[in-house]
Amino acid sequence: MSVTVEDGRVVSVRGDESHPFTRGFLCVKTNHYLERLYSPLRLLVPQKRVGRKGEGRFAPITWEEAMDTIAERFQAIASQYGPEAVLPYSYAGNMGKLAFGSMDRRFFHYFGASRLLRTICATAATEGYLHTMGDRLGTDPESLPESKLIIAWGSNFVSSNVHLVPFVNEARKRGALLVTVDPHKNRTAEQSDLFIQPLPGTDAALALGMMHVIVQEGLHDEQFIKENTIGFDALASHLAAYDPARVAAITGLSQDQIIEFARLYARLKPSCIRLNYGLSRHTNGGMMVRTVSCLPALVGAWGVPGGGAMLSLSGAYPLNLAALERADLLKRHEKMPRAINMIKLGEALLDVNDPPVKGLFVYNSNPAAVAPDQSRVIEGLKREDLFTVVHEQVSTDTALFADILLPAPTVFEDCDLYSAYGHLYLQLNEPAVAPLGESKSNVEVFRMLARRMGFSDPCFEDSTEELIRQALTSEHEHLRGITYERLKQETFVRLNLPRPFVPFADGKYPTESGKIELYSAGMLKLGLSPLPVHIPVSESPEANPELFRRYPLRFVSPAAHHFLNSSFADMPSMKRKERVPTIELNEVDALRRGLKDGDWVRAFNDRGKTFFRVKLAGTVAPGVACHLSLWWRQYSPGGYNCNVLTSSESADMGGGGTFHTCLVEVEKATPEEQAMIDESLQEVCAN
Ligand SMILES: Nc1nc2c(c(=O)[nH]1)N[C@H]1C(S)=C(S)[C@@H](COP(=O)(O)OP(=O)(O)OC[C@H]3O[C@@H](n4cnc5c(=O)[nH]c(N)nc54)[C@H](O)[C@@H]3O)O[C@H]1N2
Ligand SMILES: Nc1nc2c(c(=O)[nH]1)N[C@H]1C(S)=C(S)[C@@H](COP(=O)(O)OP(=O)(O)OC[C@H]3O[C@@H](n4cnc5c(=O)[nH]c(N)nc54)[C@H](O)[C@@H]3O)O[C@H]1N2
Ligand SMILES: [Mo]
Repeated sequence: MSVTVEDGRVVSVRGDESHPFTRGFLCVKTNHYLERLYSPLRLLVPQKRVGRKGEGRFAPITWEEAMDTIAERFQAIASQYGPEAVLPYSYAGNMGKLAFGSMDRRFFHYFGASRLLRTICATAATEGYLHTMGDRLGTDPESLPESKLIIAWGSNFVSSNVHLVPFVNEARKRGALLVTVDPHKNRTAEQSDLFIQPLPGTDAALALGMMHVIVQEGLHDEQFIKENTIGFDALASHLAAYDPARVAAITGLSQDQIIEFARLYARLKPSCIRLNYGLSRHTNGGMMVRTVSCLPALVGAWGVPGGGAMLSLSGAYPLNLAALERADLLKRHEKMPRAINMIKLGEALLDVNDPPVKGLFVYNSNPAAVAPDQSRVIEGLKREDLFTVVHEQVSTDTALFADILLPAPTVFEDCDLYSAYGHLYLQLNEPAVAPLGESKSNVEVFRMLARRMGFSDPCFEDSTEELIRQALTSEHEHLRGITYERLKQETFVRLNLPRPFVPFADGKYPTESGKIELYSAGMLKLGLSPLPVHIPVSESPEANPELFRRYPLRFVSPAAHHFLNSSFADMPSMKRKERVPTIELNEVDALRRGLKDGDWVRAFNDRGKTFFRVKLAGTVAPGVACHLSLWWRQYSPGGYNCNVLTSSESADMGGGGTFHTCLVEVEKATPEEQAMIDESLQEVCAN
C-alpha cells in the first residue's frame, strides 16, 4: 500500500505500482481503509465495563489502571485455579508476524495459560495437502500465465484473492480455460468458461471419479507417476468404486460432466488447481483437500511453470517463529498446559471444568461473530464470573463483552513483518502515522503486562526491531541475503527463489516416502484411510437421515466480497454494498416453501436461528443454500449472525472448523418477526 500523509493524517491510500504481485491496485475493502482508520467505532483509550456484559457501556481508564486490573485478576485466578484457567483467544488480526505471535505467546507460555489451538482457518486443509505433497508449497502465481487450464476449486479468488486475477487473465488471453468447482455460483464462477457445481462436501468423490475416467481411458502420465509417486497400483484398483454413475449420484452432477471434465483436465497442460480453504471447512475437509491434491500427480502437471496446484505458499517462508514465540518458556511449568481448540470456544467457556476458564484475553479476533455455535459462545461470554479482556481496533461484537477493553492500532500505525501465503515476497511495514489516541500494539501490550506481572525473563524487553531481526535469523537459503537493513531500504523483497519458482522441480517431496503419496502409510497410522476416499459429511442424508428430514438444506457461508471475515463489516460503504444479510436459494426450494425473491426468512436448526433476505439468482442447486459472511451480530436482525447455525464439530484433520457442514431449514418470517426485522434494518441503515 502506498499511503499519503498530510499533517500527521493519512489522506489517501492506493496500491504500490512497483510491487510485482499486487501491481498497483488494492481490493475493494482496503481501498476504503481510511473509513476504518478514522471510524467513529475506533477505540482510542482503555476502558472498563460499567454496564451489563454485552451491553457495551464503558468508562475510560488509564493504561496503568488497565494493567493493574488485568494483572491482579490474572494472578488471583492463577492462585485459585492455576494459570490454565486463563485462555488466550487470538487469530490473525492484520496478519503481521509480530502481532500474530511473538510477545503474546511469550507472555502466555511464561504464565502457563491454556494453549490455544488455532484451527479456525487453515489446519484441516494444510494437513490434507501435506499428506499428499509433504510441504506447504505450490504453483508460483506469477507463473500462472503459462497455464492452459486454471481450476478454482473451492476458491472464490475473485473475492478472496483478487490479486491473482491479472495473472489468470493473462493466461486466458493466451488461450487458457478457467473452470470453477463450487456449490455456489460465486463471482469467480460467473467469470469462468466452465462451472462444475457439486453438492457441498462431495469433492473427494468428484476427484476420484475423474481419476477413474483418467486411468480407465489411459490418460494418466505413466512416467511421471512412476518417478514421482507412491501407491498408484493400490489407488488404481480402489478407483473401481468411483465409476461415473456412482459419483454422479453422490455429487449431483451428470455422468457426462464428470467424464468431460476428467478428459479436459488430462488433456490441457500445464494446469493449475487453485485450492483454497473454503473447500476444507467440512467434517471431511482434510480428506477432500488431500484427494483433490492427488489429481496433478496423475496427469503429471507438476515440474513446469504454471503447473501443479496451489493451496498456500506459506511453506516458502522459513522465518524463525520459534524465536518469536519461545515455546521453551513452557518448560518452567511442571506439566504442559492443556490445549483448547479455538472452534470450541462455547464448550471451553461452558463445559470445561478442570479447571474452568475464568479469564479470557481476546486479541486479533472477533469470536462473538466468527466462531461457530454462536449461541453457546455468547452464553459463555455473558458469564458474570468470567473476566474478559479484549484488545481491538473497533467496537466489535466481542468488544461489547469485555470487562477491560484496550485500543489497538491499525497497519498504518504499527511496525511489523509480513509474509504471505499467495505470493513469495517478504515485507517490512513501517508506520505511516503515530498510533491513534492511546492505542498500543500487541507487542507493546504484552510487554507492559509482563513487566507489571514481574516476569523476569529478558525476552520481554526485546524491541520490535529486535523481534524482526530474530524472525529473520535462519540458515535457510530462501532467506539468504534478506536482512532487516535490506527490508528497511527496499520495503519488500522476493524470497531467494528463482522467478518463476517451480516447486518440487527436483522430484523431491518431503513426505515420509519422499514421493507424492497417493497411498499414505502415515495416514493409516493416524487411523485415517491411507487412500483417498469419499466420506459423507456428518450433516447429510447419508450420515444422518433423521436430521436431514428436519433440516433439508445444505447451508454454506463463505466470505462476502466486501467483508474480510468480520473485519470491514463495520464500514458504512462496505455494508451498503452488501446491503443486507441474504440467503441464496434454488427456485425449487423457494417455490416449495412459498417464498419469493426479497422475502425475509428465519433460517434455523437445533443450534439457533437468524434472519436472511431471500435471493433467487440461479446460483445454487436444489437443496443447497448460501449466505455470504460475515455480518456483525450488531447489524443482524435478531442479534445473531450465520454462525448461530454452524457447528463446532471439528474436521477430520487438524481440528479444523466445519462451517460449511451445516443443515438448516428456512421459513417465511412471521408478521412479528418481520416487524422486528424492519425496525432493526432502520437501525442498521442509520449506523
Ligand atoms: N473478500 C474476502 N476475501 C477474503 C476473506 C474474506 O472474508 N473476504 N477471507 C480471507 C481468509 S481468512 C481466507 S481463509 C481466504 C478464504 O478464501 P476462499 O477459500 O476462497 O474463501 P471461502 O469464501 O471461504 O470459500 C471458497 C469457496 O468454497 C466454496 N465451498 C464451500 N463448500 C465447498 C465444497 O464442499 N466444495 C467446493 N468445491 N467448494 C466449497 C464456497 O462456496 C466458496 O465459494 O480468503 C481470504 N480473503
Ligand atoms: N460462517 C463462517 N465463519 C467463519 C468463516 C467462514 O467462511 N464462514 N471463516 C473463518 C475464517 S477463514 C477465519 S480466518 C476466521 C477469522 O476470524 P477472525 O480472526 O476473528 O477475523 P476477523 O473477523 O477479521 O477479526 C480480526 C480482528 O482483529 C482485529 N485486529 C486487527 N489488527 C489487530 C492488531 O494488531 N491487534 C489487535 N489486538 N487486534 C487486531 C480486527 O479489528 C478484527 O476485529 O473466521 C472464520 N469464521
Ligand atoms: Mo481464514
